Amino acid sequence: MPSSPDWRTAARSFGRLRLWQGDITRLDTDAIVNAANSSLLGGGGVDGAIHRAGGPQILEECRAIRARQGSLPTGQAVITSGGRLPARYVIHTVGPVWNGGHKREPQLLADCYRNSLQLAADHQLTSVAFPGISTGIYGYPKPEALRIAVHEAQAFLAAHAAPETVVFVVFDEESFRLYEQALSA
Ligand code: AR6
Repeated sequence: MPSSPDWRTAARSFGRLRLWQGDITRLDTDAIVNAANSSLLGGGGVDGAIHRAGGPQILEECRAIRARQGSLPTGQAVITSGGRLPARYVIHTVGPVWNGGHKREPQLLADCYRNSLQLAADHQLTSVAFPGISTGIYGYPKPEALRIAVHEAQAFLAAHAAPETVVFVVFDEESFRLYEQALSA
């Protein structure tokens, strides 16, 4: 599938934040973020799409990380190359499974965004794209999840020069509108 450089022009801009609708595996940002699980061995949703499009190199690197440090705790993030993806890197983070909201889900989801952005900053990446972590199979209600995403990204960018740009990637119209509201607030 061809890469999609049009996020630079087609995305809606909110300062250093962008909102783009489409398939994250097509983006040629420096890094895309994967909504992984603790095994790091792949799964469904965006995780499956990233491994399918990126090829076996990403899984090999995930296995090597797993061999070194075991499974990845919820809220933490690790980085691999992008394999055959247009993006140079994939940052894998594990979102919380929604359990009613009283099992530290908001803090853990915020950790995902902060730790992923810290990895991007450590690697001096210019642009990083996020899907809605936990908002699919893991069942986190989208309005709350997207508010946390926007809040954490704004706070991080206010304190750091890198990454320069954060792209929020949405699949559906409903998420687009929810992000628009959160970004315009
Ligand atoms: N591009 C952009 N967004 C996407 C794409 C894509 N190609 N595919 C899905 N989404 P999910 P989670 C959106 O379920 O809830 C996996 O099995 C989707 O609409 O991928 O964090 C992992 O291995 C939703 O808004 O991730 C874990 O076991 C968002 O991405 C588990 O799912 C996240 O949906 C993680 O669940």
